[in-house]
Amino acid sequence: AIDTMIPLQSREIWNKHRVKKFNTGDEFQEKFISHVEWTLARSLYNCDDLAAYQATSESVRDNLVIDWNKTQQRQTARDSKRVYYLSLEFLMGRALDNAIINMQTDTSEKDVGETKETLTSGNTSREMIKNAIGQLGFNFEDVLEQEPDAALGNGGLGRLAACFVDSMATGDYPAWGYGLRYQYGIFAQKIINGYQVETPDYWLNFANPWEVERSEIQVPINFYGYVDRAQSGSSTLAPVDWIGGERVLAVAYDMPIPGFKTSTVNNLRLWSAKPTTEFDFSKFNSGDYKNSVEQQQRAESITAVLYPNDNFEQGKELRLKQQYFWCAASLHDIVRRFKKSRRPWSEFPDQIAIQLNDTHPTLAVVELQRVLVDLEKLDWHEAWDIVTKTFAYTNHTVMQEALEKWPIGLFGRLLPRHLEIIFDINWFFLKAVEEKFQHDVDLLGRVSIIEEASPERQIRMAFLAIVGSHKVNGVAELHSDLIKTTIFQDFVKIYGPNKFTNVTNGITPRRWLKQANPKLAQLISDTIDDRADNYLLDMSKLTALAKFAEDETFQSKWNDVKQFNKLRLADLIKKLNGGVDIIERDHIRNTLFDIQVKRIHEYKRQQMNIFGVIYRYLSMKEMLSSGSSIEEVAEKYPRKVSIFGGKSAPGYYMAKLIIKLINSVGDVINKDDEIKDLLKVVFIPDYNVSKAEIIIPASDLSEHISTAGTEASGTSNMKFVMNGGLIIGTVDGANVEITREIGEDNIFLFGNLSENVDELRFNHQYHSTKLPESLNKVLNVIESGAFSPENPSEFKALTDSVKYHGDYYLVSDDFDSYVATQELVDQVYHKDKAAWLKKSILSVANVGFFSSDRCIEEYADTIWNAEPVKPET
Ligand code: IMP
Ligand code: B1N
Repeated sequence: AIDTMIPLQSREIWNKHRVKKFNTGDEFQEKFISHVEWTLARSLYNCDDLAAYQATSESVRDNLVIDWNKTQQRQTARDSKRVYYLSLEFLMGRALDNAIINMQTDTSEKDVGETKETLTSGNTSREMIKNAIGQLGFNFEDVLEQEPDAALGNGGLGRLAACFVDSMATGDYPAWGYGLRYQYGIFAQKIINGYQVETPDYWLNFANPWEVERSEIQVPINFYGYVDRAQSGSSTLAPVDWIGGERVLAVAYDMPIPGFKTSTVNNLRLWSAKPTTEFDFSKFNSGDYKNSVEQQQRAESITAVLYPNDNFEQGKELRLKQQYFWCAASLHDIVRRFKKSRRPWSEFPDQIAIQLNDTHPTLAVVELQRVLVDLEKLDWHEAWDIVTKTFAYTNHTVMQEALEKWPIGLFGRLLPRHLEIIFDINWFFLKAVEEKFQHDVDLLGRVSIIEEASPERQIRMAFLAIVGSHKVNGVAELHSDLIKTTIFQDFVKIYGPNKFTNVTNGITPRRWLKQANPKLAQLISDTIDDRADNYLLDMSKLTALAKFAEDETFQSKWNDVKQFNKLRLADLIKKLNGGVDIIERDHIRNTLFDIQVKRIHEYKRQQMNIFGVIYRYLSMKEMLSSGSSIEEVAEKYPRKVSIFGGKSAPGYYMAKLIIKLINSVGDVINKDDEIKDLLKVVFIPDYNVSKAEIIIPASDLSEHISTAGTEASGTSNMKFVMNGGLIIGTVDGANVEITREIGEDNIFLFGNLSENVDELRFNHQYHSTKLPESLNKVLNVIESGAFSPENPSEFKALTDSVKYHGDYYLVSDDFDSYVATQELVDQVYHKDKAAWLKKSILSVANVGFFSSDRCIEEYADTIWNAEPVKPET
């Protein structure tokens, strides 16, 4: 149908000159050189690593673009149901290595026996390009290092969205991501004198080969203004006009998202704000020209910066502006595409599924209702039926301070028509609840989308998201159960339990195994005889590793891979430490690498980790001063390095204090010659996706020790396990299912359970906190100024929080079992390495469930009702 619209002659010429992909190292080199000369206007004589990175990216991109165009045409022609994933954050990291890995295709019959490296000769796309670049005089890793991270996210929520687009493309789903193109991603973290200092992340400094500006796609977006009821008269629910007071343009930037071993390349569309070219002459008299230009420049501020909060909502007007700008532009695009199919509106939910990544895009629900009622003139109820069948909502947190609420004053000024629509949605919702539950007088107030708060009423975005969706899911079993019994319990009563479901998070094994840990990937594919890396698509193939779990030669190869990765991390740490080693290199093989890298948050309890380190240090010192030899100390407290990394929100005082404490403790311990390098503390500055790819494969042990019931899922726990690291963790989030999958012998669990948290907190409130002797000792030493001699009270807020302020995160309740479990870890690691390696191998063998491919399949089957659109073979 598409072809017949183009005249034969044009098609023939087009076909004669059709662009071709490179398929061999030689063809890659030809492309590379033409990009250096033509695209970059450089030459052999001034082609540095940056130019090599750019030319490589342009060449790889050319291949992707061909498949990208074909994919979009195919998805349009098949006209099957599309999925849109709306997320304010996409924490993509680097694109080049990932694109190269995903370019790998299956070994086809005709390639068997061929020795020449081509893209179709199985496990070699990465090797082929690496060699080709090497011949051109560049080191592959150095070239990859040139790429800045696309850091358009804070942490787990944003990285999850990135793993999801990878899996949606890999599964051939016709699925787009929609987000914002922030000019500044998450800030870069510097550590100065032990304190976090934020510096801007201007990631678009050099041309970005991974985006295509669609300058022809510009959507006008309105803010402020007023509602004109002239066309509707006095009747409510009738269409009305919203006369906007400020207008900006949303410009589309597209990023290709290649699937692994498929020619499907999906799209990630990010919106950027720019001023309109129209000029409001009436508003500005001739003397106010400067002011009017400034007003125009304000437009760009909408997509200037990512809000750097994780699990926290500040309620700032600019944030709401970002949300509406993004939702309105995305919906406009989705509706425009739907209208091209000329189907009746009633088929909208059959053609389109929209997933809300947390409540941040909930305005899309309201905007679609507005488009259908005010612009397309559908009846209110008909429109609402379409809306609720289209949307589904994923909840990622139960933390009160992260639940979005907007004061109606601020909201109504920015979006007057949307506020009216929310009131109407709420009115119909409450009316239905009232009819069904006539005797429950408190219920209406509890579930109302509008909270009667002082000083001002607020819109509860989570409730709006539930009412506007057909499914609500949590991100791990424990979390999905918790939301049903706590924050959303009334809604389970109203809608029944089937509206609420679980989809346990996952991660993409392409980035988090193949790309981050090429040595382990190689060992796996050799061992299970899968040279074409099919296990990266079907992770159940990893169970074949289990039979080698006790095989001595295999264990030793496994250990060598870990050793390689630990050295690689030690190199990074040395580089970040001004070329000075912190970790004793000769002893790395028997030094336990204990890692906690994630956003710094009281609920994640980095403070408990560093308290534990202090306790260990004090115990070592005590042994020495009571006459024990260093050998005896080493027997009880063998070699260990505690590695931390993570950013604090710039305004989060307690989190920043935790960072300072870690660094101050490190300063004391790392300098103490008496303990002979048995214990080291390292804080890695500026933790981000590309650093995670180095850090995670190097862990022996990683810490996932949140207060039970607070971490919705966690996803780095899955990444560590996939790389052969063991976990010390609480019974929280996805730790529970990790335990079920890999076996409880292979994880170190400790601490109170979530069902006891309320009671424990209650006890702290009404009786002053009883500290265990161990923790008391640690807090006293901190208070004595041992880590801050120039300012002994520096860490008072941290120690007081446990002692006097109710210990909300239950550090005192879990401390002793944490310390005891750490000592158990030491014993297994140092006394029974074979048992340790067995645990590590069995963990990887059974980690398959946590592939985001499984997760996306569950969304597609149980929430989206969407099918893959397979490329023709
Ligand atoms: P959109 O759906 O209009 O945003 O277009 C997205 C992409 O789909 C375009 O860049 C085209 O590559 C492809 N596409 C959209 N409509 C058609 C069509 O009618 N024929 C072929 N390709 C199309
Ligand atoms: O989402 C991740 C989970 O694995 C984590 O457990 C969870 O903490 C994380 C407001 C959030 N929940 N909520 C946020 C981020 C930014 C923001 O402005 C909330 N992040 C999570 C993936 O499911």
